[in-house]
Amino acid sequence: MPDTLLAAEPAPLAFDPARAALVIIDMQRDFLEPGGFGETLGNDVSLLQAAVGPCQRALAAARATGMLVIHTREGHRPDMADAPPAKVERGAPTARIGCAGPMGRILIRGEAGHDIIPELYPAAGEVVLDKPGKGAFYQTDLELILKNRGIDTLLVAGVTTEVCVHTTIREGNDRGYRCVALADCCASYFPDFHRVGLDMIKAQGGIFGWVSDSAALVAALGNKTAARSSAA
Ligand code: TIU
Repeated sequence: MPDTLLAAEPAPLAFDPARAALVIIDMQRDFLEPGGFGETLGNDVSLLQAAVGPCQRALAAARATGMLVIHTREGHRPDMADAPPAKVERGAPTARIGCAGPMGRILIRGEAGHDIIPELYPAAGEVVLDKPGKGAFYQTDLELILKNRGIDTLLVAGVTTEVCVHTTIREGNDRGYRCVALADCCASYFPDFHRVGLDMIKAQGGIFGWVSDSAALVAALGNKTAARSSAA
């Protein structure tokens, strides 16, 4: 039974933490650190740092309650057989997906830049999901993993708000999941896109989801954490 109330817009959301997952999208060195994919696209990667602390707090709260945690990584096979030419062809020819950079080949699995930033490194037992596209459902086994755990609510964090976070929330919403963007746990290279991206989700009565934040999640899960430790 949904017994936990999360402060959110456009309205509070009742959910069951045992049927919720924290999905942290693409908090990879390639997007957050200089020399990676994000910078090769012409972006100021320092703008994404704002999401790191809030993500750490949301992750700590989720771990304390035993909630399912899923970390996604955007990237491609070393042979790039899964990289659409239309995606690879964009950007400067010497700094495209697969080219050598200071953190290894850009957006390629197994390279240093493809890994998750140390501040949010996955713990043993947490799901790490490699995805070739922007959405976390496209060509991955995410839906199967969620089905096997009886998940009905996705708490979505990560980067960037209007690209991979948005695409994943849209995909999740169409598949019947209650999707909540944790506003301060998300960030964009374009602050206006971040703000408007969140507005889009919660407009029209929550047309494809809810918007909450890390403090609301910590507050909602606080009692659960206390209940677990006092029962132990
Ligand atoms: N460029 C940009 O804003 N985002 C991406 O390419 N991928 C993700 O959002 N992860």
